[in-house]
Parts: sequence; structure tokens; C-alpha cells
Amino acid sequence: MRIEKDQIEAHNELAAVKHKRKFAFMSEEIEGLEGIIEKLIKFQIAIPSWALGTGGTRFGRFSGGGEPGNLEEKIQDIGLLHALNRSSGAISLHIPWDIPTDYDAIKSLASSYDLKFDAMNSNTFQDQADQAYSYKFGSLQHVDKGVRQQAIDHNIEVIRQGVALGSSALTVWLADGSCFPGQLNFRGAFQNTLESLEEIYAALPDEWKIFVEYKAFEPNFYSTTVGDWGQSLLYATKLGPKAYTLVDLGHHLPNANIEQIVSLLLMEGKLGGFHFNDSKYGDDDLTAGSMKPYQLFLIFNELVEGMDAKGMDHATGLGWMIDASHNVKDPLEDLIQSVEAIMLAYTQALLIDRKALLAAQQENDVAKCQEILQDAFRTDARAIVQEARLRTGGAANPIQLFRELKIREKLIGSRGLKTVATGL
Ligand code: LRH
Ligand code: MN
Ligand code: MN
Repeated sequence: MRIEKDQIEAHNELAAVKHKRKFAFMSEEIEGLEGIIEKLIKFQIAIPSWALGTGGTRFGRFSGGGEPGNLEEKIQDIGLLHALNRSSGAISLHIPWDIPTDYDAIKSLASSYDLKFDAMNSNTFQDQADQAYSYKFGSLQHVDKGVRQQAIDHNIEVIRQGVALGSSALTVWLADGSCFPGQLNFRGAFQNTLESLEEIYAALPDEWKIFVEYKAFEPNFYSTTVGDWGQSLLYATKLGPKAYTLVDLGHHLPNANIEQIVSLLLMEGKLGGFHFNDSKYGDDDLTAGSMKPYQLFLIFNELVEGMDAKGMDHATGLGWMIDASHNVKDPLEDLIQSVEAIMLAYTQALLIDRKALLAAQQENDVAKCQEILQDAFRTDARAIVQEARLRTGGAANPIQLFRELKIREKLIGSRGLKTVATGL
């Protein structure tokens, strides 16, 4: 199933008058708006293959129906998203939840939807039916070299699959850690993990990056072997120039100042990528911007400031990915909302008067600093993001068109009502 150009155009016609009025106002208000729109057009956010089905909790799962049953259908779903918003031009795979077989066919299907392959994710946090050793007590940290080797080999296999698909990064997230004091020798676990990562690092092709994702808790609840950005940075530094830290917004202890973490990792040249989501309590994996939109904006403020200071290209300098999952919303509608929230936060960060902010900082004019930031945050940037979308052939209102075209109903018609997509 594909969304046709004329369906989008008909929808956009109806929205045109209102949009033009709003955008004309923004054009008068904002200097340099064209430059901002150019940046928005280039900015693409990878969609996780595991977020296209209804998630679940350990208490239950309620299928929404019409979920993708294989990688081809996942690509098709992201193709639908990208046709609607023109900002979801990449997919991030999780192996073995995804099983790419015919690489050339998968690649050409993806490119028919204008999609690229972003970072590949390995999975050593679940046991697979055919594996020799269990990850119950860890993978790359395990006391038994046999287990570690199995996890190393899996990561190398994921790199091989990524090469075949044209990806250029591997994200390693480890559930490794301990549930009770005394269970683990912290230094032993760190050393084993480092040695294992070194073997994986050695298998990276030129131009590839490895992202070391940290997480403070869950599924282990006493210690995590890559528990915070300090530990991730330590691994990344010891590994070498191809290794970077990946920040998943849900992986911090409550109230952590994520924007400051982002700023310093960027300064050190060790920020590699993002998993966007939002949370209220833990790793809730909620829609980006649904709980703490100001935090998302403050993170983008640091990203824009820090990347500009280093002369980095916003679109290609880091890996931009969503990592979300949901129980009660249509996954595609939820992802449209996440992408929109990210684009809005990025736009608002681009609107900040940087010269004035720097001057106010130098003068210790705290109230002025806050005024400058909040002036940008309180700008209704929706018409700007909409303009970028319209110029690239997207829909004026992606969720509205998704509903008007009855896309979910059609997906249920072709795939069935009781579906289970692989993923969390
Ligand atoms: C762990 C995590 C990690 C996994 C994904 C499914 O909480 O954020 O990125 O790969 O969820
Ligand atoms: Mn993540
Ligand atoms: Mn997570």
C-alpha cells in the first residue's frame, strides 16, 4: 500500500488558505526563516522497526490490528509515515526481531520508499531458541567466556547484516548488570565488557561507528554495567575514535539534567546518537514531547549550540532515532506525533537568539537568559514545520490524512485484526 501524490495534494489544497495565512505571519516575524526551513528539510529521524506494532507491558498486550508481520511490512509502514511527513526517511533494525534475508530485495524496497538504513541494534538481552548459552546472567560481561563469545559473535553478525543493507552504525545496548548486592564484581564485569566490546570494535568496517547505549536500571535493578553516560564515555574513550555514546532520553535517574550531559558529550566529540522518547517515571518509552516538551527543547538548544560550535552538520552529524513503544495508541499515529514533536523542538532551538543569549550570559543577566530561551520555546512553530513538509511533498496534517485515507482500516483489511509485530 502506498499513498498517492494526488491524495496528498487534494488534502493540502483544503489546508492551503489557513496555512498560507499562518506562514506569511511567521515569515514577517522571523529573520532567516528560509535557512531554518532548509535545515528542517534535511533533518531525518529514523524510525525503530520495533515500534510499529502495539507494545505491551508485562501485564498484557492489546493488539491494535494491522501490524506488520515481517520486515517488508515494517518498511512499508515507515514508507507510509515518510510519505506523510517527509521527515522519517530511515529505519533502525533490531536483530533478530528483524530477519533480513534477501538483502538486495530489502534494500530496493526501502529505497522505493526513499528510506535509508540507520543504526543496527543487536540483542543480547533475550535468549533465542537456537542459542547454546543463556544471557540470564549477562552477555558481554558474563563470567563465562563461552557466553561472551556468543554475544560477540552475534554483534559481529549484526554488523555483517548492516553492511549488506548499507547501514554504517551498530548500537549496543546491554541489559547486563546485577539484581542484588554482591552478585557481581563491578571491575570484573567492566573489564569483561570492555574486552568483548574491543572484539566487536575490531570487526567494524572503516566509516562505521559503534554507539554504546547506557541505562541506569531495568531489567537489572541493583547495578547496570553501562549504567550512565560516564561509564559509556569510559568505554567509548577506551575503545577508540569509532566509538560513541548514545543517549536514550528514558535511561536516566529521575530529574537528571540530560541537556547538560548532551552538551559535554558533544564538547568531547563523543556524542553519537539519540533514542528519542519521553517518560514520567522510568524508561516509559512514551511519545517524544508528550510529557516534557521543555526538556526536549532544552536538549535541542544544546545540540544546535554545540554542533554549530564544532561546525557539525545537524542532519548527518549524529544518529537521530526514535525509541518508543505504546499500548493504547495506533503506533503509526504515535510515531507521527513523535516526529512532529522532535521537529518542533528542533525548530524552536533554531529560533533562539544566540547572540543575545551569549551577551546575557556574559552579563549574568539571568532573567534575560530565561526570557530569550522561553521566547523561542513559546513560539508556535507549527506553520514552519508544516511549510518544510509541504515543500517536500508531505501532508499538511499527517494524522488527519492518515485517518481520512483510512490507512489503519486498510492495513487491518490486508493483515488482519489479531497481529503481533516483533519487538518490545
Ligand atoms: C532498552 C532500549 C534499547 C533497546 C530497545 C528495545 O531499554 O532502549 O535501545 O535496544 O530499548
Ligand atoms: Mn533505547
Ligand atoms: Mn529503553
